[in-house]
Amino acid sequence: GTTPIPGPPGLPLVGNAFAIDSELPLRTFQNFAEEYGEIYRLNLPAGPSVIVSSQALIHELCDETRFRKPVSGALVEVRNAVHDGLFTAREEETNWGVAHRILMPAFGPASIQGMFTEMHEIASQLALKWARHGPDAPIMVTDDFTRLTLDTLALCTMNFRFNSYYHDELHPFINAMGDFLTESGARAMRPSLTAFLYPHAARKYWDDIEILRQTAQGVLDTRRKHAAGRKDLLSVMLNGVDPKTGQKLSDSSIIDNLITFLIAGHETTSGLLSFTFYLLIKHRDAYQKAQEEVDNVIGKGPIKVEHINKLPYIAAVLRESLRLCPTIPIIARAAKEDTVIGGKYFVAKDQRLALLLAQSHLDPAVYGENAREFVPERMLDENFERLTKEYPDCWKPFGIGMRACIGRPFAWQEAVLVMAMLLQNFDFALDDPNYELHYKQTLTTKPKNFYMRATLRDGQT
Ligand code: MNH
Repeated sequence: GTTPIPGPPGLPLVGNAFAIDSELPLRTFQNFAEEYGEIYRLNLPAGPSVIVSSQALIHELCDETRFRKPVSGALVEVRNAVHDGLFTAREEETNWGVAHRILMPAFGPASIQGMFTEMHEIASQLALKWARHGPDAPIMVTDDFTRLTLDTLALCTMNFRFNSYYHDELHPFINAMGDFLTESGARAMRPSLTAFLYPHAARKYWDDIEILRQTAQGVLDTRRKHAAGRKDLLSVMLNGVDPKTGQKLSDSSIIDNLITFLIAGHETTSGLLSFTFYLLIKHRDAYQKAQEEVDNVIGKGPIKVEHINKLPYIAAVLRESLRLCPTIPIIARAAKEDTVIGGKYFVAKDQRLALLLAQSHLDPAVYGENAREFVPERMLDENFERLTKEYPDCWKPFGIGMRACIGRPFAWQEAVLVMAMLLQNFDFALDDPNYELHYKQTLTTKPKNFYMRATLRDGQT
């Protein structure tokens, strides 16, 4: 026999929809996980949802013979802008395989290393800005990291310059994207019977989608005007041929994937850098070790691509930051056939399963008594290897299997470079010493209202 999956009681018609904190759904999901344990059920407008939050169950759900990525909930809404682009394509849509096979080689190690100079240039723009604003200027951390990651993604993969550091306002793409993602989440949460109550939101939603598509069209037009003397992601999108089908990407598929990369390629890395600086500032011992490592390995000279893999403590800091604050805190899976998980819970074919990474990353069975504390040492290479071998899939910030993050090596090189450059040149402190972490959630999470100050170290520039 099987055991029923527990969960909070709901109301007729709307189920648990109104139990969800509309500003921070993640908090509601985590609170219920504390109350009901590693698996529970909610009735949401998009359908019943089973929320899973232990390493053991998530490990089982990573089995690609039994489970797949469903496109459900907020992702269905995101498809209003990007259709069957790489992130939002359904398993059975052929465009996923075509784009995946064409684009994968562009994210190989040599290709990513080839982007180092341009990553370095944008990171230098950020460092110069903070140096010039001086030690008394409060830095809006997530905004400046968003400028960095958007500009880096666009320059390295599309040879397109947003020049975000030359504008006081963030590019319209950023606001349109943020509002679009938030509204996509909200639409998925709202009982469909109440949709008519939000006509203004609907108009704004489609206007935002237009801004996203026009921005991508601008990138494409720029490339067609100045044929690239280079091979980058965009040229691969334009010229690449799928080795399996012989197909190329259509123009509309290129726009879908340009928007996909402009979104997926910056938002998460910006959040990662923001959380990491918050955590480091709050943990002076770890901060000091990270800075010492930079001083020992790189010294005062320029950072080179060879340094990136020689900073094990920085790597551990980033892993630990992604464990405690995974910038994509929830991912979805579905069973390919009726099945039983955890030896006792019945899961129907296509049942939506929400994997609560923000909670499974705190599993005390894996991370012990101090699971909620920031301890980068546990993520040093040899410890990380042992941990992930003993508890497979205990750390999953980049997703699962064939639908895992294609941009991981890109994000990693960028994040390590930026950490190293900033720690090499500045000392950081909170702007408000009493600031405590709050989250802002769209489809990803970031720290909310997080300001810091940057002081140049011993007169370096
Ligand atoms: Mn990324 C998929 C996390 C950086 C482009 N990314 C995913 C998924 C996670 C994820 C989780 C799987 C989502 C799901 O199962 O529905 N990504 C991250 C994190 C960072 C990140 C935590 C940075 C830190 N991602 C990047 C960067 C790029 C990128 C940088 C582009 C350069 N990610 C993608 C794309 C996909 C993806 C594209 C979809 C891949 C697919 O489904 O084939």
